[in-house]
Amino acid sequence: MSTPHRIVFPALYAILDPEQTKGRSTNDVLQELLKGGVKALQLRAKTMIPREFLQLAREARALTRSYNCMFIVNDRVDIAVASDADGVHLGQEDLPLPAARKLMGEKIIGISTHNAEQAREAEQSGADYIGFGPMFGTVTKATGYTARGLAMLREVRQTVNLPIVVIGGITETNVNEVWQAGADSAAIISDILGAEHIATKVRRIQSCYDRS
Ligand code: TZP
Ligand code: MG
Repeated sequence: MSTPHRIVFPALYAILDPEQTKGRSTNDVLQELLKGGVKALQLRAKTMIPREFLQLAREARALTRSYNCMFIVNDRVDIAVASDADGVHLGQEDLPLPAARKLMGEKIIGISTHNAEQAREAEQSGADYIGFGPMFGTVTKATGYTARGLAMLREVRQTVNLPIVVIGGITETNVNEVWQAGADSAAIISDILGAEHIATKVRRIQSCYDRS
């Protein structure tokens, strides 16, 4: 069974990837994100061995909890469960939703989608939210999809009731466009992790929301 209520997402969904911290320690970057006011954080560690990923996820869980921040693990249901994360984020090639649901119970499951059909399918299978993208061009991930654009985001917004977390090429400069087109939340990697002052960057992005 899927979670019965619609989860409320903060406007910003930060993604922490230890490979993209510009040589800074993952823990320092996490502290900066939380001090800046991040309230939804996904941990993404594509190449880390499972034992290290779990260790990092447990540390991130403890810290996010102390800041009352939602904590989501990318790709790995096992690590999400073992670290007591709030949820997991799965792509179209990760565990299918029914299998993930068996393991996750009532915890949050987010599914990456790239068109309205995948969005509808995720909703029907009981996802708690969808990721949608790549919105704009991104160099962070070779997704195999062209930039989806705001018109497609509006179409997806009309197709599903689920919260939509939009991803791909979102920056301080274009983030208002995705919120205005119906995104519940904007997922950002490089514009935040690449910033010299991460907490300041987070605050500036959030203040864009206040003004939109
Ligand atoms: N999925 C679709 S695009 C993307 C992921 C994980 C990367 C987004 O990163 P950035 O740096 O915010 O464009
Ligand atoms: Mg994945």
